[in-house]
Amino acid sequence: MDSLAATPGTGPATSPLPVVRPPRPAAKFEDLPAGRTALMGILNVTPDSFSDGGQFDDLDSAISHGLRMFYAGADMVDVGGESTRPGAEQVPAEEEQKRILPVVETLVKAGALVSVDTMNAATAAKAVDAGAAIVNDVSGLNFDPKMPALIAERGVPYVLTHRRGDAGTMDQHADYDDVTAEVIEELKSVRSKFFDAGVKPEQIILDPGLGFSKRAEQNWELLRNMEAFTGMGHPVLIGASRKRFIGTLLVDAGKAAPVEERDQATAAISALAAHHGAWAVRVHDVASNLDAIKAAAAWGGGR
Ligand code: PMM
Repeated sequence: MDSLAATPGTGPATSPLPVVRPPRPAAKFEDLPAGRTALMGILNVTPDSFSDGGQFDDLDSAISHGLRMFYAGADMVDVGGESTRPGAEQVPAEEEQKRILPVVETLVKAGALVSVDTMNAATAAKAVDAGAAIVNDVSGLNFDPKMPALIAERGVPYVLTHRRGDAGTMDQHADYDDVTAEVIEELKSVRSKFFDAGVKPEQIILDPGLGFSKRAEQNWELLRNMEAFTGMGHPVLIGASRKRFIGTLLVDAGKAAPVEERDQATAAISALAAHHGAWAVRVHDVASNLDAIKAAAAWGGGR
């Protein structure tokens, strides 16, 4: 199939894509909308991601879905090849690269601003070579010590996410006396390693890491205290979309709401995060979250 073909935001993920668009100039980080919170669309190219059921592990359907999000208005597409859900198996870097690099290349050629969701410095380097403009790392620097040097060398924006432990252990590290203060201290401590390696402050984007070594009530507390993060002098990214703590909020007859029933609450969080100064929200459903962001911007006097 021609992977530069797409129908904006319509039809099931696997439907044929009749509209062919020519390559566009590469999007730049600086081109993100200035008057509102940006939307980062999630593209997990994995067989086991918890929130999209591993729908997009086939290359063509991953590319189609990424293009659909882009044409539906996503300001960025975040491409990841390794599931970060609690207990997920680690994927070898070669396999991760095989999954994501063709997707990154195609989306970049189509004119999308692409971030790469990876904990591996080698994968980040290859994705940047393929045109990715942002490195999104959820490891909290608990995985690849080569990441700071790579980010300094490439000079790209870097999402520094708070997480304790790894996918296998993070749920055991959710004990905090004051979750907001401790997450901020730990982010500062990791950030200093990036500064020491030569990363510039303007490259850093902070993310409190919702769901990563946090229990439901701790995620809500972090959201409630969002201004403590926006006050740190960096853009703030919020990744709440379809996460477990939304499922347990929407519990029905003793059962957490399934992932496909979490988009409305996600959009409410996006609106509130935008209103409280988030630089971007990382979400699965573009349409509802873009509307939420736009309504929040209008409420705040932006566009
Ligand atoms: N969450 C997931 C993956 N990547 N990146 C950032 N920066 N922040 C997040 O909260 C985040 C992330 C896990 O969620 P998914 O499996 O639905 O993508």
